[in-house]
Amino acid sequence: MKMTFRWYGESDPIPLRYIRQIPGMTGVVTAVYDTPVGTVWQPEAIKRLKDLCTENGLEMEVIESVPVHEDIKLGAPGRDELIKNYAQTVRNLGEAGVKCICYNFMPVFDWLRTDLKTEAPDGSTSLSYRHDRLSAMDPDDLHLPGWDESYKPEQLRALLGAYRNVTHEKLFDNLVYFLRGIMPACVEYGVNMAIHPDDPPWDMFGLPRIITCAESYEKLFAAVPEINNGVTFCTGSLGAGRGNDLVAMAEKYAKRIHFAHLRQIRYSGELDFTESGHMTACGDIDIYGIVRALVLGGFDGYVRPDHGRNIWGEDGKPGYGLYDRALGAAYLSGLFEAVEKEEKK
Ligand code: DNO
Repeated sequence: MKMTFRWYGESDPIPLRYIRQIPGMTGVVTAVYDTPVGTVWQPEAIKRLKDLCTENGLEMEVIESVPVHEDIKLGAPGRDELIKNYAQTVRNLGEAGVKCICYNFMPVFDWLRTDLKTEAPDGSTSLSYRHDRLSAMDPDDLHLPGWDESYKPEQLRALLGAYRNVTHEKLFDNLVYFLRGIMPACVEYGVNMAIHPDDPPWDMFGLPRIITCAESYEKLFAAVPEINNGVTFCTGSLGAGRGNDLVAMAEKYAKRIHFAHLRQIRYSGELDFTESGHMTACGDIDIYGIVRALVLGGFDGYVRPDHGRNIWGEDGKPGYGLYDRALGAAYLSGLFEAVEKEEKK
């Protein structure tokens, strides 16, 4: 296991030298943020980022994310060129020592929350999701908290329209087509692909979501059996789906889990939840049980704490402040140390 920390590049208010001071921290998870989706990440840009990490005593072995162009998800005519570019980015990253790429295959939107500052009785704030609020929103006029609003309204409308005929099956086929296209580069350069689950794990605004549960994993590994085709096991995303047995999944898929986002949520309704401190006692996800299952299953990937609360007066990027994620990292490292020592007895 290697403990890592997400860092949003030079515009991140958290300096690398602070990240390095977190006990047990080996490296950061980051990305080249100024290259348009669909174009190749150039070796110079990757090297610049890596040098910053190295100068600060941190590794850069995980990228989150190399975004997948919507035309690949849609299966649009231009996809082969885009897949070729993605494969070249994989090669360039592999050349620079990157071992794992986190990505997602959610149409149009990434993760969705309805509130970024839900206050807990202790005065801390965190992200939360209320399904009735989301379903009341107009997808043509969306202003979601935390969402980068990079589409103009007419672009968004056109994109939503383009997905009208994309069923779950079609989207899955497009994912498989994409993975098959980049697998040779991944195998040759020793890069593991780690798909992030859909967050939350159900359809949004009529858009299909396909990485939501154990069954999705079975289908994915059957279609593309190379071990380089793996997952980012995000406990908060998968955990929002009440039917998911995360402890069983962690053990069963441990060797396909190249990256683990270990975070906590507390349920507040059938489809509603609020994020909370990382400890098992702070929510409804059995973080201890998941760590133990990962170790028992032979997990040998990267871990990062995820979505911290804002505490101690910090007003950080929602989910990505320093303090609570640092607490999470220390807690998770402690759990791994204890479980690994126990299991090796
Ligand atoms: C949210 C993150 C996601 C994740 C992407 C991976 O906090 O976990 O935005 O980075 O879905 O592609």
